[in-house]
Amino acid sequence: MSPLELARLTLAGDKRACSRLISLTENEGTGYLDALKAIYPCADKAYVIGVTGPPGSGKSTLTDKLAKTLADGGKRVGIVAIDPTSPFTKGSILGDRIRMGAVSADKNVFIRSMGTRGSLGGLSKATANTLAILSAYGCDYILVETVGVGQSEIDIVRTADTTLMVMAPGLGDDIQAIKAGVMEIADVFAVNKADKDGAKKTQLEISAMLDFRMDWDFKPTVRLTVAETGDGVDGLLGDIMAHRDYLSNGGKLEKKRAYKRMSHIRDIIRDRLDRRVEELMADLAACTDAGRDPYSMSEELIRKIDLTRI
Ligand SMILES: Nc1nc2c(ncn2[C@@H]2O[C@H](COP(=O)(O)OP(=O)(O)O)[C@@H](O)[C@H]2O)c(=O)[nH]1
Ligand SMILES: [Mg+2]
Repeated sequence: MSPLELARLTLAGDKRACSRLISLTENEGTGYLDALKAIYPCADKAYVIGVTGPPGSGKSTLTDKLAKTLADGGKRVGIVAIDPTSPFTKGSILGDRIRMGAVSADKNVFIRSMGTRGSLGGLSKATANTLAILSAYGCDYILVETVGVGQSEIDIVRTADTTLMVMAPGLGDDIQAIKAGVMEIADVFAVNKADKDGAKKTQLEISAMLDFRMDWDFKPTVRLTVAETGDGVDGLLGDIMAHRDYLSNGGKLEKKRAYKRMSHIRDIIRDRLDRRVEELMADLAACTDAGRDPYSMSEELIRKIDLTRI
């Protein structure tokens, strides 16, 4: 089937075509860019929820429950897991569908996990492409699960419409670590594992941290959840929708989307430049001159970057 035919079927809501188009794009198979260009008018329709936080806090379990709630409400939902340890990933590799039972068999839910190989901009570029395809396929919501560490992951979360930060009691050091950067990009907090001791204390700690800043346009809520039983999940979804409503007023969502497009363009260019640099380095390896300084050698190489070849 031609890439353009795959694009057409994806736009018509064909799940298999959607899956094949994502694979074609990941592998950069012949014609994938034509297909991406064809679906692009519908690439921005889905509402993207980034789910981040420390390992083990319950992101996957909560993502599963949020997806199920949305799907039960008649919405089409995509789940993109960017975490090699994710049960979504494991589920697709090992066929272990026990824990992710709630949504893996749901016809309204499309699950995809992303490999973490590739260049610097590679992961965020590949994720942006997958989100565009899932949106064209007709997902109303896409949940993107990433571990809250690493620049690529942070870049990805930055392009989400709403970012949910999942914490859990007993991750004291992680709160400190996450406070440093990712905390600022969270729109909604969940303190998961509320069935365990210390959840209320963690909730208070996060709230106290948020109180330090007085000039909130949208002050994040801090919701207690028990992902395993689903307690608090409806409320959490309500918090996410409240943030969505907030963005819908005064063109804030449009601004976010414009930022997302800029990041995507930057990732595409960076990825192609990176590859060109690697090609040049491979050429260089064959003729390393021990006597020359790296400055003049890189100047020489920069002159060799043929922009029409990237
Ligand atoms: N007690 C308790 N355990 C939970 C809860 N949510 C998830 N877990 C467990 O915590 C572990 C990590 O969950 P997972 O969703 O994989 O976390 P992730 O690494 O953040 O994606 C698993 O064993 C879950 O069953 C919860 O609300 N309460
Ligand atoms: Mg996970």
